[in-house]
Amino acid sequence: PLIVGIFFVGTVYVINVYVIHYSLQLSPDSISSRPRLISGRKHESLYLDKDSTYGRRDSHQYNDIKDPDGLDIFYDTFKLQLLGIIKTPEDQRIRDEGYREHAFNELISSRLSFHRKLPDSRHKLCESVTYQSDLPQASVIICFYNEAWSALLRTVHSVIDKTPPRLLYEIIVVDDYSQNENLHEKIAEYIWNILPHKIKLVRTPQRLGLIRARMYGARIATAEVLVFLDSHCEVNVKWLEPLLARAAENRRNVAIPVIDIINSDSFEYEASPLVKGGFNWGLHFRWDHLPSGYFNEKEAMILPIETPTMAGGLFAINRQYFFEMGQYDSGMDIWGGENLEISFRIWQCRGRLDIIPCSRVGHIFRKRRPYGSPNGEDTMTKNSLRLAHVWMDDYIKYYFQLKPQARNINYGNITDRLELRKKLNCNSFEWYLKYIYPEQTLPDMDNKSPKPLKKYKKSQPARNKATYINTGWLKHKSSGLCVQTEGDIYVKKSLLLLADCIAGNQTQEWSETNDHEFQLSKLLCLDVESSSVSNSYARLMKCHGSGGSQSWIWRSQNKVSQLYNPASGKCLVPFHDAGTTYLTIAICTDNPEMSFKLQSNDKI
Ligand code: LR7
Ligand code: MN
Repeated sequence: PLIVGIFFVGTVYVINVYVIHYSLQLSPDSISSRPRLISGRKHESLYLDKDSTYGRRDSHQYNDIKDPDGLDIFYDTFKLQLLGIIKTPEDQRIRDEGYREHAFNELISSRLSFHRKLPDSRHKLCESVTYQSDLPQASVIICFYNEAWSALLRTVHSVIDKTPPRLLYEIIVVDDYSQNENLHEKIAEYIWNILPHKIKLVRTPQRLGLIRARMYGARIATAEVLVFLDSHCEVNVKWLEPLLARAAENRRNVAIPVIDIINSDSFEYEASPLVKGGFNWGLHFRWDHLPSGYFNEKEAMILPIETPTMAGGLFAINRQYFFEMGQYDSGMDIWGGENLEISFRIWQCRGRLDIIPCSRVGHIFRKRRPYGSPNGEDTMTKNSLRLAHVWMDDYIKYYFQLKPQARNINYGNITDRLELRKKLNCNSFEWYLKYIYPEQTLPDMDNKSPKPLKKYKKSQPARNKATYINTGWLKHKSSGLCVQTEGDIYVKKSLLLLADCIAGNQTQEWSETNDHEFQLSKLLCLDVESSSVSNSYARLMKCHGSGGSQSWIWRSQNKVSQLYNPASGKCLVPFHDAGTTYLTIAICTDNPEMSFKLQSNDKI
């Protein structure tokens, strides 16, 4: 291998990296049966057989269980369950250690093919969409810190498997100074065995955090479009074409795939509904559902969905535009906040952000983040302060209202970013709320109900005109019990619990509205907003009419009919606590415990 030392002098810090870039130095017979590599100029595809199965043979020697039926098999629930069976103490160890270090079921992940077939989660109409033949090429950038080997390699392989070679200029894998034993060397060797001319592995000289690590990768990239991915993704059929097509229309278009769910326990792949990104005043990203009637026209299922924010990890952006508009805030540490920062910046500085329904990428959604920051700092708060001070003008007060402690936290120097905002001549936050996120509500400073941005809410239906679709018991299927409030029907914050169903009991009478609210006796709403970091118990709250933690959508997964809350991406589920069964939310599974129905009680 050719190890090239590249020294980058950054504006903020000096990075000394070595880039393992085995670019075209390979002797063709070092691995038998590999097609000869022919060099190409920048932005010109390197030669690759159309149906190349590069590295497939190699990859399987690293998996515990080889695919019995060859490559690309579909793992249904049952097959995945088989992969999760613990036969030896070693299996148990892998599983326990995996949960500890990665917060997902690594036993399954390590046994699952790197090339598994996924369900096509797109709308049928996507199949007939065609894309221009001269799409730009992409540099795919994947940063990781202590990632599980199997998850990282499956990410890389899925990109190779599902992307036409002519569109994939390179994959840049950025190891953010991982501490796992030999991970870097193992990956370097492995990559050498798959697509050495397309995959570049680089290692940061110290832990940079995901924000600076992405900038580090971007600096090495050379294709026209940058595509960022987390290190535990699986891309789906034709995932890249629609993103590139969107980016090619206008260099200020930033395109986001729909983020499907890879279940962290079972590794099942599940399609996500079409929603858009928002935020709450604690400056956390959230999902908002689209206005009712949005999909009346079928075409809406495939057209770009304008979104006020992005989740952060997965998007495509023109490379030059990315640099011109200030990449990321290099003063942000480790994790958090950069997603809202780049979203606000794109919109306020005249870019666009859209979710592209025909592009689908799965992401392992974990229940906790398995790593911290080097000295345990709360990087999310620091980063949020930076973005709020630079982009939010007076609206920062709403953040401070929710997080008064944040006033005393040091967020470093933001002069550069303020200058950037000036240089790019960007719009105010008020402009952003008015034109891009009019459905956002303002929290009430006196702790009453939240105020909608009334003067901007032209197209919003007036509150209090709720249309009730259904009324009855909210019945939990496996226990046969009903959801009721612990207190009186008009007592805010009362916890909800499961109890014997009683006909005519107001504490059990739920009404579903066309705004996806569940109101108890047409008064207060089923809500899961967590006040503490730990448990989000379902409780009654004043209906605020702005979705979020009060929005519930029915959906069914393997005959389990669930109540799904798009804002959290989770489903309603009972939670047993000292003899009482409360309700909370959890990652959706087809466990019958998640099955509910709204049952009219006058028929009984
Ligand atoms: O120090 C670090 N260095 C890294 O390189 C810490 C992390 N990382 C890597 C890490 O290995 C991973 O590949 O950075 C990537 C993102 O970290 P995650 O997977 O721990 O983040 P997340 O998926 O929990 O969080 C979401 O919000 C983050 C805010 O900073 C980032 O924007 C993530 O990219 C983002 N993930 C997504 O948008 C995927 C969909 C999630 C949703 C909704
Ligand atoms: Mn992630």
